[in-house]
Amino acid sequence: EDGYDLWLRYAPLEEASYATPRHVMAACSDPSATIDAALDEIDRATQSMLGEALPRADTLQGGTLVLASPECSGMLENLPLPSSYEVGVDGYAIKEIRHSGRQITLISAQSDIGVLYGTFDYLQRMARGQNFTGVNIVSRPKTQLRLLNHWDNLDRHVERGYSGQSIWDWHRLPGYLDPKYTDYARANASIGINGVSLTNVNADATVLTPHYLEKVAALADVFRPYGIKVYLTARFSAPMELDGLPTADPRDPAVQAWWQDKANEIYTYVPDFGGFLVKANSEGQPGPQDYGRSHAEGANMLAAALEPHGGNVMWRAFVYSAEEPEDRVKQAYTEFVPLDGQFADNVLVQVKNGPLDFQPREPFHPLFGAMPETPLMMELQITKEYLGFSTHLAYLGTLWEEVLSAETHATDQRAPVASVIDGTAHDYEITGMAGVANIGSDRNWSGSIFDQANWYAFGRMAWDPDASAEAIARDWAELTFSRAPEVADIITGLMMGSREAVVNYMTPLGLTHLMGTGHHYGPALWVDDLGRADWTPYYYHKAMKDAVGFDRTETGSNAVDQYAGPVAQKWAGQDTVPDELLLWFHRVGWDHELDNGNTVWEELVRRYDLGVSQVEDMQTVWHSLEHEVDAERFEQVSAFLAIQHQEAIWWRDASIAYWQSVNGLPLPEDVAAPARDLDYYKSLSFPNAPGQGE
Ligand code: BDP
Repeated sequence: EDGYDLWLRYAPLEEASYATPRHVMAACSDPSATIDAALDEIDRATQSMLGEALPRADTLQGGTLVLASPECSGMLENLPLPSSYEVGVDGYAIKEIRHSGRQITLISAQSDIGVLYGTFDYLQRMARGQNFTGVNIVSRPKTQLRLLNHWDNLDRHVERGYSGQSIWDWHRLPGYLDPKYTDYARANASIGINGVSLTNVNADATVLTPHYLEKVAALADVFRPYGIKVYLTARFSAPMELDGLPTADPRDPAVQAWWQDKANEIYTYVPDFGGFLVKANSEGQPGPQDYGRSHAEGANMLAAALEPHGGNVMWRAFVYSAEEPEDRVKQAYTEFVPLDGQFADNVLVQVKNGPLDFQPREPFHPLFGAMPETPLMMELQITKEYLGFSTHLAYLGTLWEEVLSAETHATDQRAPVASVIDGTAHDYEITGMAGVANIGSDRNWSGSIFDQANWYAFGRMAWDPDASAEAIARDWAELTFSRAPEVADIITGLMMGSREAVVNYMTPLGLTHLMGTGHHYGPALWVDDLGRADWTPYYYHKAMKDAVGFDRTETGSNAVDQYAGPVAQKWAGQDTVPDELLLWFHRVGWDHELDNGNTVWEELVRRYDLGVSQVEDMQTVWHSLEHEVDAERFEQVSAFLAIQHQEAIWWRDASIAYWQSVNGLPLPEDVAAPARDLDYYKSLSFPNAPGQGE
C-alpha cells in the first residue's frame, strides 16, 4: 500500500452484511460519459470489495442497483426521480424502492453529475461496511462552487507545495494525458469538488496563450465527465505582457476589449471554462490600484468579459498595500467593506479563513458577515505551509470546523461563518469554497498519508460547511486504513487532537506568524528586520521585558472593532477573551494571570511542553497500530511522527530560549531548559526548504 489509492482503496469486504446488489444498470441505453464514469467506478469498486465486478443488467431484476437521472431514464418507466427541490443541482438520492414489482436500489439525481456523486457516496458507504437495507439518503451540497486552487507554476514548481512537483506536466501536454489526471478527477468527484484552478495565484500570463490553452483544454476534457471545471489565474497585467498594450487600466477601452477577446478565445478551447481567480494588488502583484481604480472596477472588467459565457471571477481579498498599515490584519476589511454592493453579479470575493494568513490558529476573518451584498467564498489552505509541511501530522478538519462554526453575529441570528458561506445569512446568489491544494507528483499525492485526510475533509466541508470534523475523520480513517471500529477509533482520536498539538508547540495563546523567513520552516521568533515590519515575527508578538502580544483593542490598533458587537465585546476584554486568542488581541504583562491561576509566562511554557508530549502520545498511539496497518504506510507515518517530535522540541526550545532572552524570567520548576542556547537556534538556516514562494 503506497497511498496512491487514497480513500478509494475499496478494501475487500469479509462478509456482505449489507443488502448487496446483484446487478447494476443505468436507466438509459446511451449513457453519458458521466454515467459511464459512475459505472466504471462501480466495476472497479465491486471487483475490489466483492471479488468480482457486479454484472450489468439489461432489464430490471430484483436486487439491481439502478442509476438514473432525467437524461438517463429512457429504459425504465416512471422511475421516482428526486425533485430539484429535494436534491438541487448536484445533489442525489440513494433509496431502496420497489419498482415494477422488484426491490431495487436507486441512485438518482437531477443531473448525471448528481448520479456520479451519489455513486461515490454509495460505494464509500459500502466500503465502510454500511448496511443498505431500507437505505434512504438524500444529500444536497450547501455550496455551488467547490474548488481546489493549485499554486502550481508552469515550470512545475509548486508554491507552498510539499509533495513533489506539480502534477500538471505542461511540457508533455496535450500529447500525453497521464492516467493520474483521471484518478485525480475521480478523487475530487468522490468528495464533490467541481472546480480546479490550475495555476498559481502569483500568476504567469503565459498560461493564457494559445500554446498553453491547448494544454488546458486537454485537462478540461479529462475532467469534464467528472463534473470538474477548470479555472485559470489571470495576471492583471497580461494585456501588457502578452500583447504590448501600454496599460492594464480597467477603464481603458482597449484593455477591456483585450480581456473580452481573451475570454472569447478561451471559450473556444474550453466551452465550459469556469472563470478567473485573481490575486491583485497584493504582495507585489499588479492590479487595478496601480491605476487608481478599485478592486471592484478590476473585478468587474474581467467579469464583463466572462459574463456572456457564464464564467465567474473569484477576486481574492488577501491584499496588503505597498504602504505598511498600522495593523496588517485590518487591511482586507478596510479595503473591501466600502466596496460592498459594487461587484458584478458573477464576482465572488474569496476570503481566507482568518485575517492574517492561514496560521495554526486565527480568529475568523472579520469580512465574514460584513459584506451582505457581495458573495464571499472562503479560502482554506489544505497544504500545510504553516503547520509543519507534510511531515507533521495535523488534521485540519478541526481548524476549519472552528472557523465555520464561529458566530459572526452579523444578523439577528448568531450567523455562524458557515451560514455566510452557504449563502443563507445574506441570501447570496452564488456560493463557494476554495482550498489551496496539497497535491503533487508524489506517489501518495499529498506528501503524507495523513495529509490526504485534509484534501478529503476539504471536499466534505465544501459540500457541507456544517459537517462534523470528527465524523469526517472517522469516515476517512475507515476508508483509508480499516473499518475495524477499534482501529478507526484510535486513528480518529489521533487526528482530532493533532492540530491543537501543533498550535501548542508553535504558537500557543494567540501568538502567530513566528515561522522562518520566506520558507516558513521552523521557528524564527527573533527576526525583526525584514523589508517590511509586517513580515517579521517581532511585529506580531512585540515581546519586551515587561509585556508580550499585539494590542488590537481601543488602546491599540482596534482591529477587534471590525467584528460585530457581541464578538468584539468578548474579545476586547482581557478577562473575557478565550486564552487561545489572548495574545492575538491583547498586550499583557508576562505576569498577567489566567483563569487557571498560571501567569502568561508559566502557561506559555506549559503549552510548549504539552505540545511536545502530545506528539509523544501520538507516537505511542500510532505504534499500537503496528499490526493493524500495512507495513509501508505504518513505517512512513512512524518516521514522520519522529520528525514531528524532533521539530516540536526544536520549536519549544527555540521559543523558550528567545522569550527568556527578552523577559529574563526563570523557567517554572520541573521544566527542562532548552537543549541549546539561543544563538544556536538563530544560526540555523534552510535556504533550500521546499515550497518557497516568489
Ligand atoms: C501566503 C503564502 C504565499 C502566497 C500568499 C497568497 O506564503 O506564498 O502567495 O499567501 O495567498 O500564505 O497569495
